Order: sequence, then C-alpha cells, then structure tokens
Amino acid sequence: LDGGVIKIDELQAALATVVGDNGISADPFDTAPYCVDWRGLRPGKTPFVIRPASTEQLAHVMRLLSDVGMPVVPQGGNTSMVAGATPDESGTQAVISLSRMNKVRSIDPVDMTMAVEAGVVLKAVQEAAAERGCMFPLSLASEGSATIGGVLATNAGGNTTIRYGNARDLVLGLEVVLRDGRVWNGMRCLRKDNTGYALRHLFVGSEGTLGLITAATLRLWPKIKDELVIFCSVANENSALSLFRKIQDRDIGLRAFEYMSGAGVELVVRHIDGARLPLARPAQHYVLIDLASSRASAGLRDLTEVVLAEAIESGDVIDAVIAESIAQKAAMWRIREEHSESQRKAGASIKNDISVPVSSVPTFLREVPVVCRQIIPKIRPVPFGHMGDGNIHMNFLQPEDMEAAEFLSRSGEISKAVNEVVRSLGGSMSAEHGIGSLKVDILAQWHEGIELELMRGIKDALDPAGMLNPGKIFSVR
Ligand code: 2HG
Ligand code: ZN
Repeated sequence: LDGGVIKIDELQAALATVVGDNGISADPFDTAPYCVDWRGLRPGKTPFVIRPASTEQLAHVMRLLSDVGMPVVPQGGNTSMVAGATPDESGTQAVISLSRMNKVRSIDPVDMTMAVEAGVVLKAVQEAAAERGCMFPLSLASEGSATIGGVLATNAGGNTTIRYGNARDLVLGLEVVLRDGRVWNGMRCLRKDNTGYALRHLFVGSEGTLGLITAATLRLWPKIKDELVIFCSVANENSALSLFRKIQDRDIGLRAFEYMSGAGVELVVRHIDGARLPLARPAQHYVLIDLASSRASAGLRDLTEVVLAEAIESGDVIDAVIAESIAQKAAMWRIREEHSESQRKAGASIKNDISVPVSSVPTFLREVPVVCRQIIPKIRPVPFGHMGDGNIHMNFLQPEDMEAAEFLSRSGEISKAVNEVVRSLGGSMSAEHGIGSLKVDILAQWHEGIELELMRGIKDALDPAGMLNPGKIFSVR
C-alpha cells in the first residue's frame, strides 16, 4: 500500500482501534458473503470488511483509508441487481458495511419526518413509521434486506413510484461522509429549501461514487386505512394499458399497477413453495392492482367493481379476483414479488431494467421478444414490472437446451437489441436498478457526450482520486 510504506496488517490494526475488533474482519469465511452480488455474476475479493458503528467512526475510517489510498466499496443489504455494491477481483478494495448503523434517530408525526441511519432495513423503516401512526411508502421486493442507505444511494423505485415517487422524492435531508472523512450534515426536514444546489439529490442515485450516505431525513405520509388488492388476467398488452387508464381516470387511489406475463407467473408457481395462481385459469398476461386510501371508508371496492365490470364487458379483463383477507393480499403480492427469486431458481437470466413512456409499454412488450428471438430463437422472455410508471423488467431466461455460460456470454447482444427498442420509444436503459458495474459500458454509449462530461466533472470534484466505489457508473481510469 502506498509504495509499501504501510503494511496491510498495520492498517487493519489501526482500523480496529477505531471500529473495535468486532467492526472489522479479514477472515475470508466472514468476508465471502460481502464479495458476491445477489445474482452471483461478479464475484470479487476484499482485504477486509469494515463495519463502523457510528458516523464518527466511519469518518475516522475514511481518513485512514484516504491517507493510504485504499479504495472503498460501500454496502447496505447487498441486493443490487447490477453488481453495484461488491468489490472487484483485485482484492484491494475495502468493503464498508453500514449494517451496524441501524438506529431510527427520531420520528416526528407532526412534521411527518423520520431520521434514520443508513443501515436500517427498509422494512424496519416502514414498521417504525407505522408504529407512530404514519407511513413510509417506498416498497420493493427486497425490502426485507435492502437498507435505506442503499435504497437512497441507488434511488430505488419499486412498486409505489406511480403514487409516491422514487427514493429521491422521499428524502428531505442527508448526512454524508466524504472521501477524506469530512462529514456533511444536511439532515434538514424542510419541504422548501432553496439555498443553492440541492446537494442531497447529488448523492441520491450516485451509487456510492460521490460519498457515503450515513443517515437521512425521510418524508412520511398519512397511514393507509383502506386498501384493496386485485389480481386479473387480461386479454393482451393493450388491455392492460386500457385498464390502467380506466383506473387512473377515476382517481381511485392507485398505489401500484404491476404487469406479469404468463411465463413469469408460471415460474413462480413452479419454483416458490406455497405459491399458486389465484384465478381459475392461466393466461398470457396478468396485472396486479393495489389501491389504497388514508380515509377509512374510501369506497375502493365499489368503485373498483364498476371499473372491473366495464373492463370484463369490453373484453379487456378475462377474469379478476379481489383479495378478501390480509393473507390473500399477501399471497397475491407474493406472486409478483417472487418473480426474481423464481427466475434465479430456474436458471441464468439476462435482465433489462428499462422504462418507456407508459403509453409505449404495450409496443415495447410486443416488439422486444420478436427481435430477441432473431438472435436466440429459443430464448424465454419473462417480462414483468411496474407498468404504471413505465418500468418493465424485460428479463430473459436461458433456453432449455443452452448452457448458462453460453447464454450469459450473449448478454451484450440481447441487451443491445432491447435497448435499441427502448431508445426508439424514448426510454431509459436503467429505470431503477442503476448502473453498478454491469452497465458501465452501456452507459458510456447511452448519453450524449455533454451529459457524461458533466457527470465526470462531478465525480472528479468529489472523488478526484477515484477511491469511492471504483468501477461503478464509470470505468476505472
Ligand atoms: C422487482 O421489481 C425488482 O421485483 C427486481 O426490481 C427485478 O429481478 C428483476 O429483474
Ligand atoms: Zn422492479
């Protein structure tokens, strides 16, 4: 390190005096889970995993690492879909896990704000808000493991974007440790604050490449008192869109509108214990509709029944079932949320987390499988996702008769074909999962030069030596 001036074990000892012996581990048995991404696509190595217990400890750690020029990889719940929170193979990047910084600092039901540390798991944030009669509305399949720090660092979206926005829209203030150990305390709780550049928005979505988010002030919403979950089979892609429009027009409190293909639901039913189709007959297209209101008797069911009757009449909806209990709601949502897990069990996947204008979702869903079958005829499309906000996970499963490695070696070709359709529809090649290390090359081609130049300029201003999460968003220079 640094021309051999400092030995790695001396550095480890110095770090241990800051975080305690429990706060650092170099044992490969302990560090292994921190080195491989959820999809298992980019296994890496690290000299050690550091787990500071406070902002002060992390600031001290960053000063020590900065002095010796050791790069860091921040990690929350390690649920990245784009290998954005794991070290590379060099074995020179320290992993910093924020998991011990997991306190809810305060909740204010009058201001409707909540101050939490980065390592609090998203589900625990939701539960803490609910205990005080409020609601934190961000919701995603990995909410039982994803931490709020990672959620903010990646500007996660999830299921409820259509109503509450992305993570960015739910954050009022941040606390950030910079590369050199300086701490920016921006833990404000203001709805209006135009005092220069909105720095919090710079760090949200920066994937740990500009600084380490250690705490956030979150925006809360009124508690939900009436909700309804409906699972429908629909005739085709356009029918899904018409149903969406009908619900939007009536303003019935739409919280999520999720699309699932017949192939995706079949995989869930096959691979996930206890999952079963809530309708009498399988179909090629399904939607899950989630409605919610903070009024106790918002009449959600009556309004929904009118819309569903119309949609059945017009032939858009084939069949629909309304959840009658909490258990049924959960079972319906489970079919949607276990899509990733069931695909992981079924074999190798090529994922394309894209967005297009909502009106173009049907065209996108129809065109992409056609172009991809021209490349790999037996490829298995498994599209699903947040149709209501235009974000579709255009995933492909390996053909039954192709080896996983061979299939994955063709990821580039497939994603290129998908992204050509995305671009023709004015969409984005990364809607909610970010760039991580998997999409670095695609990003370099995606934007016009000026946009990348501006981004590079920001990176160079905050992390001139390229020590923060190297190889994520940009390639290492
Ligand atoms: C979801 O919507 C996640 O469940 C994961 O964004 C999507 O596995 C995926 O491609
Ligand atoms: Zn998603």
